[in-house]
Amino acid sequence: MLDSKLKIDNVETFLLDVPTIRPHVLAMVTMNHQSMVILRITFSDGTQGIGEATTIGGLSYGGESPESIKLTLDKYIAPILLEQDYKSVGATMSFIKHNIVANRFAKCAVEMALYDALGHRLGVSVSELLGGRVLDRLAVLWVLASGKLETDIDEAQRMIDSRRHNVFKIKIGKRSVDQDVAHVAAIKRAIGDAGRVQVDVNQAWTRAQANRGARMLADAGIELLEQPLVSSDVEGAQHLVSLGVIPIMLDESVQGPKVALDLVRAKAADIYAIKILQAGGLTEAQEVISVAKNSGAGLYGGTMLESPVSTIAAAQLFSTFDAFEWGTELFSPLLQKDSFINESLDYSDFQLTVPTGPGLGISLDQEKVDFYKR
Ligand code: MUC
Ligand code: MG
Repeated sequence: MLDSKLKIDNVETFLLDVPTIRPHVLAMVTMNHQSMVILRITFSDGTQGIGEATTIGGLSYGGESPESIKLTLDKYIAPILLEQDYKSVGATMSFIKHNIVANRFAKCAVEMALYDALGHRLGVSVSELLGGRVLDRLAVLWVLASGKLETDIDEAQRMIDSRRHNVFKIKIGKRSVDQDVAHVAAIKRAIGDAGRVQVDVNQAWTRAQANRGARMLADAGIELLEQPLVSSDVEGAQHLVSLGVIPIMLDESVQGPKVALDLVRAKAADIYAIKILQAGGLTEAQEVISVAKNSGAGLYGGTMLESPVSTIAAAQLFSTFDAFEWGTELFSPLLQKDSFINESLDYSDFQLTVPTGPGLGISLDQEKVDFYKR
């Protein structure tokens, strides 16, 4: 077997804080920077792989924080990686899953790095290892979340004029339903047919607010309502889907393949947001995609506002499907003020080009990593 004589010699983690280009106002937190955990694994043959685990707003989004992810990787996962004889990505991930419960984000960073290293060893991109590329470019929307109407309209207009994005997701849920709907309706009116508009409530509404808000948003020309209710409210989501007034997308609810199967059985979504970190890895994300796709639901490529590292890992996976009819939100490298990779990403004509080099097709700029390292 190709990898049978390999060992993992070194596991490094870096916690980086990178400022955003403007405050990013979400229902649960306002972000002025993003914190990412970057992982680098070095093998005995000299090949290296990089991975990332990133969440949003400390512990305001999920059960793993940047600090806890780093600790999990350093104290619990690195020793496993260093002690085992390395056989394959699958065997290593299987061993980790048997020995470590939960911690999906941390596990995803490891799988990403193992695939990156394997790609370098074989001279092929991660998308080839995941089944082969179907698409070379992915549709990418822009998230309007400045919290200010004029800024949001101005941003949307600039994105349309420069042909960078023409689909917009507006973050709502902080203000009253009436104020939020007035805000998004004004943006939709301002851009007219030049752009499509979706909203993400990030779990902030009650059932009564969601039932009312869904109709108001549909009347305002909004094409999709994402995660209006708390992630555990499957019945509430199911009811909204049954109303049929606006397509309902689930995001925070989709915590891995088993949960996705339960959601599909409950008919709780019209569309599923696929996130490699929230799924627990590239393989788990493939399984979520398979479950959602075969149920007849729509697919959308989500983000945890990751750096280019995990963004490109997600792009490598999404590029192996032609089923992402709702496109992706892989825009976060553009929300960050600076990048710590050597390559520049091509965002143009409303799409992102998936890198073609070996592994993820990107590499760390160590000087920048050291600069942003906490
Ligand atoms: C979320 O909804 O998961 C995704 C895009 C964005 O702006 O924030 C994240 C949060
Ligand atoms: Mg979302």
